Amino acid sequence: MGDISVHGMIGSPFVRSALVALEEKGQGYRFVPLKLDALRTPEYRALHPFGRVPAFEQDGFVVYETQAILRHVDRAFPEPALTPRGLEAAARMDQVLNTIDSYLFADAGAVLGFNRIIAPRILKVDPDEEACARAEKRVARALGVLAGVLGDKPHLTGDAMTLADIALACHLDFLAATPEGERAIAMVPRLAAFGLRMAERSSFVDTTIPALVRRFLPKKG
Ligand SMILES: N[C@@H](CCC(=O)N[C@@H](CS)C(=O)NCC(=O)O)C(=O)O
Repeated sequence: MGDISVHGMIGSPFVRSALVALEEKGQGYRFVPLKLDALRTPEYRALHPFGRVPAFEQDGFVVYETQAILRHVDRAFPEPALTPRGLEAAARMDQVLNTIDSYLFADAGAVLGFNRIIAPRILKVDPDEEACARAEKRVARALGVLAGVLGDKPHLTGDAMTLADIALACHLDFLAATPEGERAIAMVPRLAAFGLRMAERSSFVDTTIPALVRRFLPKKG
C-alpha cells in the first residue's frame, strides 16, 4: 500500500479522528492542511463533492465521510483492532459514531463551533446568542446520553479503545473550546474524565492544533 494523504482543516474534530486512527495504527501519513475557501475549489470538489473535510487518499483511491475513513483505516491496517469483535459491542460503537454525527455535531459544530470560533475569528461577525443557548441544551442532552453509554467503563464499549472513543474524544476536545461546551461537559464528570484520559494518548498529543501546526504548516519567514 502506498502513501496516505489526509486532506483537512486543522481544528476539525472529524479530521482529527482520522489522524488519531492513523496514529494509533502507527501508520505514516501526509496531512494536507486546507483553509475554508479551499473546500470550494474544483480541485478539492474532485476529492470530496460535498466540500467537507476530511478526505482520505491512497494510491488513487479516495474516500470521504469520517466514518467511512475510520472503518477503512481499521480494515486496511488491522493492528491494533479498533472495532470490537463482539456483535453487540460493535453495534454500540456504530451507535455512538452515529450519535455524534446526528445529535452532537449538529449543535456542537454547526452552531457552537460556527458562532464561537468561525464567526468571531474568521468571519468577524457577532455570534447568534439565542442559537448558542438552544444548542447548549441539545449538546447537554446528547452528552448525557453518551455519558450513559460510557457508564463506569473505561471506554464506550468496554475495556478496549474503539473508533467510537477516538471520535468522541476528538469532539469533546473541540466542544471544550466553547463556553457552552465547557459547561455541558462539566455536567457529565465521567465523560469529562474519559476525555482527559484520551487526551493523554500520544495519538491525541500529536494531533492537537499546535502539534499539527508545528508538524505540517510551513514555517513562516
Ligand atoms: N459528515 C462529514 C462531516 C464533516 C464536516 O462537517 N466537517 C466540517 C469541519 S468539522 C467541514 O468540512 N466544514 C466545512 C463546511 O461546512 O464548509 C464527515 O463525517 O466527514
